[in-house]
Amino acid sequence: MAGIPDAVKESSLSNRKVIITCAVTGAIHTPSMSPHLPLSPAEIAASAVGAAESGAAILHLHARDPSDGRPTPDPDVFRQFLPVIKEQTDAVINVTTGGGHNMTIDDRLAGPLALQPEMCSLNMGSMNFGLYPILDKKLEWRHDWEPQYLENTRGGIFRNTFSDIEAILQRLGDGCGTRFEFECYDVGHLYNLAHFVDRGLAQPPFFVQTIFGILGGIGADIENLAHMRRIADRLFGDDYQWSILAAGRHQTNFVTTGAIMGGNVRVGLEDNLYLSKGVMAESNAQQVDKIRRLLEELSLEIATPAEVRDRLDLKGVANVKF
Ligand code: KMH
Ligand code: ZN
Repeated sequence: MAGIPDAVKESSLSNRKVIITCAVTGAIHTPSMSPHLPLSPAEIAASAVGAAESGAAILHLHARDPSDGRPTPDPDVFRQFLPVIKEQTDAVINVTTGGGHNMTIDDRLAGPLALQPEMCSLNMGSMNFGLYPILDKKLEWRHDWEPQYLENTRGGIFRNTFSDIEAILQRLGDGCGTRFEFECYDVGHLYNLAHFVDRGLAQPPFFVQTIFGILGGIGADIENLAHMRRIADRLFGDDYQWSILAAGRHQTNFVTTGAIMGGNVRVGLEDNLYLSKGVMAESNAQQVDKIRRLLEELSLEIATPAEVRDRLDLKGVANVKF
């Protein structure tokens, strides 16, 4: 286009591909909330593979107890589905270090340290994480543990102290070559990451997952999306890849707006059980298909796993322990 300087043409939308992460099951939703939430190792594997086939380049994974669907940190449960996913897709496998609300830090690190995936999540601050308002929906519970699990978040804390974060960076990052999805639920979490960068404990490129709409974190107001982006730009400059997720009904509008602003996107049943208003997602793939369609309508291309490995400087699938 004549008259438009190259720097402008190259800057924002046309020259980059969007990384789609799919968070397959998580530890927020419980079995009674959706019949489509993958719970068993076989269901998690199949749902993750479907999401990858639809275009997710990164699969963010939690494990659940095969007997009752409660979040579990047990490495042996992860071992029942990670190799299956690795065999059937080339997507980047990202294992949670956030775990679930019933776990200690040592529990949460057991799987990641044993399995040494290419990526793990790393939550950038301690916080309230309120799931108890879901109790107001008066669901019929399939398991007794479910309402108790939600109730416990009223007085519980999602612990991620400076010493916890430092230990994860050193033991998993330096020790295992794992790189991180830095989960930032509020502006202060961006500054916490910058603190570890200043101390030389985290190396670029940083994959910064900004999270909106968790009770205890920054709210799902679109002004906050612009603010998180502005502060991340100031703190990390060209050294980071920005990604966006938003809880529940905010998912599609936040990730689409974020992608237009230059970000990458995360979808999946961990973050939202619905496909559209009143319609439950029957699979993770449906959510990936939907965001892919929207992105392609906006002339945005989708990044492949190989491109993600290059952009995030990952160690490669040959160097994991599963
Ligand atoms: N389970 C929540 C406490 C992560 O995967 O690292 C938060 C969480 C984050 O799921
Ligand atoms: Zn998670």
